[in-house]
Amino acid sequence: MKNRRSFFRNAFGLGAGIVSASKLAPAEQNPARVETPDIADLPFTVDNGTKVFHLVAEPVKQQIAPNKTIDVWGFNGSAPGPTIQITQGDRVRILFDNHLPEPTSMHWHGFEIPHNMDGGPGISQDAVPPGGRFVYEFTLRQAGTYFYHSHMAMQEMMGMLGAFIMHPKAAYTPRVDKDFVVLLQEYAVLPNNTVPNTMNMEFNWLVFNGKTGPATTPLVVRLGDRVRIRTINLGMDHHPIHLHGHTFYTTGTEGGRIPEIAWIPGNTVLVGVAQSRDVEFIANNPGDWMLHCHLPHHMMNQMSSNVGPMSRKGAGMPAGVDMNQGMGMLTGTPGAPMGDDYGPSLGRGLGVGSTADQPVSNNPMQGTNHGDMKMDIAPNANRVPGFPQDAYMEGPMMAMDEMVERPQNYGLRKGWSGFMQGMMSFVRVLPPDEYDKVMEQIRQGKPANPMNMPGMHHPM
Ligand SMILES: [Cu+2]
Repeated sequence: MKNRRSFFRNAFGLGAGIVSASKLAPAEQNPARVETPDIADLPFTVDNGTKVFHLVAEPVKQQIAPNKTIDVWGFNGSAPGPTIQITQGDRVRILFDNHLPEPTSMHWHGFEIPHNMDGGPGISQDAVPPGGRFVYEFTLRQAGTYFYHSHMAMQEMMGMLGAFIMHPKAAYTPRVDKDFVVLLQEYAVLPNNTVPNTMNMEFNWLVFNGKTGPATTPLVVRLGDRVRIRTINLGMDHHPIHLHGHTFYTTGTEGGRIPEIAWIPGNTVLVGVAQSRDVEFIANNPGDWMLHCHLPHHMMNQMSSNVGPMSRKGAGMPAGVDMNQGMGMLTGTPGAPMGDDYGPSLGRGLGVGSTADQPVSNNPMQGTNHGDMKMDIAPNANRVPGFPQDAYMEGPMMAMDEMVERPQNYGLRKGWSGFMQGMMSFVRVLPPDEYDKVMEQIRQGKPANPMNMPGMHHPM
């Protein structure tokens, strides 16, 4: 069983020369480091003044929610891959190994580096074959929120993205107390499947740092902290990222720092595909404030098919016709699946959204008990056109507080998790005593619920 602490113990155990900071509370240990909730940092060694990283492209099993693990492609055990942090002016060498079953390469998005280091397969280099290695080496003069990704489109949609933070030589002013990275990705995973459909144009799993609400780890800050959140988007959609309770300023883009005179106030920042946006604010309003993409379909899980937990008593969610009607397999006359009666429709009519969707299993919805939390619907609900809308997508029966338990969730309102889905997390602005309680639990390495969150942190 791996938790974050044992992971880092292992990472540090690799020997002298590993100088990556601990993930436990990096912002506290060194203000010039960012924290990527749910994603590790990539450690490095130093060779003659050059920072040496080892990045491995490989298939990974990414647990995006309790009981939902998908097969994606990432780096060093996670998708997105580990966060790389360097300081402006650093010379870096990246040993890039391809453990995928097909060629790939590593593109350094927005880096002003020599052309032969750009990672464009067939353009600036031969793609790295399966089992192959390519060594990238360059000096970085830029500063800001950058990222790395495969430059092969379908591989990008399989998860191959990671943050590459270039800290400025002289810290930006005003300095921030907390600095977070949030990577935005989206997957289309059909029911009963674990592999994203990379050709799909609609997405049912929307993730922050490889987790979907409520499995995302909240950003915990102390009341009065100055906070920076760096969002990075690589997918098919733009995401308007919205923060409750605060006004922030957009202070950076994928091209680096914006001069202060041009900072724009807001509470929603549109993060376009292939862009990054930094926002900063003073966390002066105590509370557990939602941070989320505001596209309604990105605030849900499984939005493209009604295949979530059963919320109706009786026959459950509508799911097309049954095997008999859909495939003519077991009964009927003449009883031959490929006969005249059934042959033309073989395999059709199964599943949600099919031409043969049946209203019969769409039972009236009833108030549902879930533990001690009851879902309330009006007595005449089933006669109201349009019902149900959110009544089955959000609510007590979707709650899984215990399943996503972790120190950062300490003290949240009971049942909170029934209302957190998709690209959704919290900025928890805590008064000093509550903040210290959460930080103490993190320091003690209190793991996420080990029964329900296996494999959250992978060994590199
Ligand atoms: Cu979105």
